[in-house]
Amino acid sequence: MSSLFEQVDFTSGQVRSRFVVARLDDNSHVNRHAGAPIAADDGAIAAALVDVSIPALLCSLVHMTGDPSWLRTDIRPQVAILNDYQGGMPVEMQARARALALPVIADYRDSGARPQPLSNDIVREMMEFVACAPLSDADAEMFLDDLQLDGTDHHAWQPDLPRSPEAIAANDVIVIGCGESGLLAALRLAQAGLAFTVLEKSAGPGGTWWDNRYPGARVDIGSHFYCYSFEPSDHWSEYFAQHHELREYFATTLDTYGLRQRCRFETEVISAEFEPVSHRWNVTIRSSDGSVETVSARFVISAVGALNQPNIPDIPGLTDFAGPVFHSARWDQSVDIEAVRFGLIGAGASGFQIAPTIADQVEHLTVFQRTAQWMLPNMNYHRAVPDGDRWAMRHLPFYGRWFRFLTFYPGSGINIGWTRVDPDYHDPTGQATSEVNALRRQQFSGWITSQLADRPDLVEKCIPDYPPSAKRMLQDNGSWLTCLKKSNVELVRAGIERVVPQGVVTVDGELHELDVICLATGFRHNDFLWPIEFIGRDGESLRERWGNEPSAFLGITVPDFPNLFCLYGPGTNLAHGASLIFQSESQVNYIMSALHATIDGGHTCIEVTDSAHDEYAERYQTEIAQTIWAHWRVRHSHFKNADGKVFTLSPWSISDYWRWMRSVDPGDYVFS
Ligand code: N01
Repeated sequence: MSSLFEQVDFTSGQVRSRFVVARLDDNSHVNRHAGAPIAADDGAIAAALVDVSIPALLCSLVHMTGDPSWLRTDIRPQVAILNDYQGGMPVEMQARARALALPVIADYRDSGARPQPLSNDIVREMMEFVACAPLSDADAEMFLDDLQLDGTDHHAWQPDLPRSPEAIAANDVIVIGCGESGLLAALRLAQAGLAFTVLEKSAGPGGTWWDNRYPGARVDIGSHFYCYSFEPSDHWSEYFAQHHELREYFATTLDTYGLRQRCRFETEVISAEFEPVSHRWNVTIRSSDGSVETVSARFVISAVGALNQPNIPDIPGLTDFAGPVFHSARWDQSVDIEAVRFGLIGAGASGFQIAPTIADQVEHLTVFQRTAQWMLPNMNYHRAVPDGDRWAMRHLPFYGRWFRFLTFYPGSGINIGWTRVDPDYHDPTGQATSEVNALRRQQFSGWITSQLADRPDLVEKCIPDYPPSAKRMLQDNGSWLTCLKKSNVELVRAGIERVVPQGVVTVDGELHELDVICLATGFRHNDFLWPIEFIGRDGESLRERWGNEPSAFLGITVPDFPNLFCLYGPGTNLAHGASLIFQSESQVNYIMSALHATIDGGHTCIEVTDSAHDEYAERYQTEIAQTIWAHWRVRHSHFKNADGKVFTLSPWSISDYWRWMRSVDPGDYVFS
């Protein structure tokens, strides 16, 4: 057991600051995950149980009874597979679990609904029960932290010592962006009692989810995990929420924590320059009325995101098109697409969602897809959360936490080995990168061909010619190929030669006549922080420093650019696990630790050393170059820069990076 587990005290009844499983006999502490009172009668409970995840239910029964024997019978998850909420349990086994659970829940209700305290060993056993595998101490520590079974927000920062109003005013922070990461940074700064302002170019919070309103836009990480660990939502109407619900979630969180008045919306940051004498950043901003002003702050946290500046393709004649043209992230709601000839250029994550949603609305849909995409079968992708499951999230103790773990664990990138190209695996065609990858190719190709028995003409067009997972995997419940098979839908894989007023001409000389064009062509992922101009302490432009190869220590700090912290910076996007919200929680934790070290140390400046940065950057390139995302067979990918090198993705295991984010190592920085 790790020291973490050893240090937990379950007997005192005291809620300590971290990692303490709730003791509900301590009346001073109400655990928000313990569940609302149960008023349902036995019949209603039985009906609800039809909808629940059995692995999460069995864990909840352990909380209700304090009895770990629920984990030790033949009724158990068989396998932890992403988005399989039943852990591969046969239907008959699920039914037995429900029958056993009903009287226990009724008894729990009738006896006052008080969950039992659990030892660390039992919680560890529960995690391994759901994971169907032993966990390393390091991984267990991360998952336990995320579970927050003590009902507290583990990463709420409090100052160690009270700070004077002068110290607070002198150490103010500007956060650029109010998407999921900027909102989170604001929340942590508020909890720490620091002065800050959030500057956001859009008119409201949500970032990506503010921008992306195209038909069918939804998250492809399970919603019960794609939310803040400390602010779970049991209200998601679908397992993979749509954009409007996500927008609502972020707006509600902003208001719940009273942060709205700390935000300046419709305020765009144009540039920021570090003043080396005062150790402050001068930030030039433009308001919605066009007025420009300069504000200043000791620290700047960039939370501008990395996938929000539209990539407008350089297609000859694009501006000559006679009809409307818009990017997917700037969907033009004023354009009536009913019964038009619609051209969708690009079919990655966005196009993949747009096409099935609009196919029945338009007269004809032409999808121009340069590269076929791999997709992961997921039958829950468009599924509504049934009433019974929502009831369980609200009423059964810790059920929602275990459902979150069930969503997180199989997608946590624990076995990072699959992301590496096996140097001993020989496939000169580059179709696969290892034995495991070849097996995936077989499985995912099978998923595609199984749906195209009636349309063999589409098979060749739809099976990618590069290794699976080498680009971002898409979630699929069959709607993509169902769409492509419709009589009014055409998949065009021939390259685009030019756009003319009437439509798109492909390299085979064919003119595809269109009324509307949507560019679902992704974002300028490699242009981190673009278009903001950052000028460092020696007058150097960050853009010029980075050129085509952006890099930051741990993805967060850059030498010569003191007091600047990047969220979702270079090398921190995730293609192998977890979620960006999880990543942001880790990174904000690190940044808060850096701010505390600086302020409480009586300093005004924190700057990463060249040696820390350079050693990290070298290690980063060594690792990332071995990954599947850097594979030569991938010709087009927003993960790669123009030279085919990767500076966007994290090659690290989720738990390693999470651990590095626990706190700043002062040895990596110079304080002054
Ligand atoms: O962008 P993409 P996206 N000529 O870069 C094509 C997040 N996201 O907006 O594959 C012709 O994946 C390009 O072709 P190719 C998520 O992180 C999440 O779809 O490069 N075609 C491709 O087909 C995702 O990874 C969600 O050959 C051109 C498409 O345009 C990221 O955003 C939903 C072209 C771009 O695909 C980006 O996704 C949406 C050109 N010149 C987005 N240039 C969910 O959570 C590009 N293309 C579900």
